[in-house]
Amino acid sequence: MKKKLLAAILASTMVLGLTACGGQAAAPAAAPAAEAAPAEEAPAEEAKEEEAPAEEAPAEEATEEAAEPAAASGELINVGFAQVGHESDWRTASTKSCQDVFSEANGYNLSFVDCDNDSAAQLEAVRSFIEQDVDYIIIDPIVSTGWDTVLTECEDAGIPVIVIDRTIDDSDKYVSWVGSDFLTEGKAAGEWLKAYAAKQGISEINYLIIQGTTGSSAQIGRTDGFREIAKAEGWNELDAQTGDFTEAGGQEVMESFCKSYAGKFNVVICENDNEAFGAMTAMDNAGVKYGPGNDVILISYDACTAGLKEVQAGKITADFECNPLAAPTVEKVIQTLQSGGTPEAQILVPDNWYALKDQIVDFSVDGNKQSMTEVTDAVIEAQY
Ligand code: GZL
Repeated sequence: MKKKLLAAILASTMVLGLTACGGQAAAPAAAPAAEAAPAEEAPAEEAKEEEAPAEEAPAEEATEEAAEPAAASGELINVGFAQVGHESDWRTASTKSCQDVFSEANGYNLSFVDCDNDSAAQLEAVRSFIEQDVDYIIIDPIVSTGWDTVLTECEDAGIPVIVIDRTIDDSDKYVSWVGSDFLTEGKAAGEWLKAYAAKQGISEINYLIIQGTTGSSAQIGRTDGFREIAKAEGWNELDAQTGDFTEAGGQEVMESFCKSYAGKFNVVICENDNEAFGAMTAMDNAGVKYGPGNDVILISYDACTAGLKEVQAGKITADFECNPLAAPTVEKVIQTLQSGGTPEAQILVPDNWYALKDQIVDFSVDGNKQSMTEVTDAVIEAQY
């Protein structure tokens, strides 16, 4: 409780500016830090358990008092992590990254909950962390709304919240967000397709989208970003349905698309690699030829190791990465809080765009020239 209360007092001394991000940000505006109840207003049980902090201790004294990071004092820092689920290779990498970083050897006690893509279970997990009186809560939100009530409970409990990956769009009661710009990912896919189609002499684009989990910021950003380019180019969207970021979902939707739009589509966009794997199975079964030099251009997101192997195999034509390895950056946020510093309100992790040599083209996103990475054995070996 002591570490948490001190961290909360620290958090309340933080001044977080809103971080504009050139209009591209899928990331939220910064959140005021979790406000700590001033000592004199702290609930009775808090005052009772902790030696009462100086009545009117000015912020700087509280800051000095908390200068001792818990790990340095030998105590473990208690972190609760409410993870989306285990639906994809990307998620597996994200979970492993957090478990590797927030280990006991590194000075942490990690309470991990796999919420199995169930939003109610995720809210329950966060409330269990409050009951456990953890020092920090990390959330990768399954969907972007329905969060303000439980984040208010975290704030009232004086527990700083760090959001990773997907965004929370109906509350700003968290300290930092660490993740990728999904809108830019979608625009990059659209702008690449525009340049690639021009190079290939493809004049008509009739596309299908297999979307991610409905209402997740990753799905919203990728869909909106791609559609912005598609609309400007006059491309024809035949259909869009959710595959829930799973291989089974991707296969089921693509089977339906192959029946409904046989011979009518020349581009399929899958909003993650696992959906692309499922779509490939469905197209194979339906006799649809996809990949460079074939009838259908297959675009994917995530660029996990298995996805890049399918790029190398000439199946996925271009893969737009979403970096899952946020944990090292999240740890820096926690250590900054522990030592009385002010973490950035939003921290974008870098993404790369991948293709084979012949599918690499020059394009820009919002006037910013993009570079693409050629998929090679070494690139695949180094991927997450
Ligand atoms: C994106 C992440 C998405 C991945 C999927 O940041 O939330 O969820 O694209 C994962 O693979 O299921």
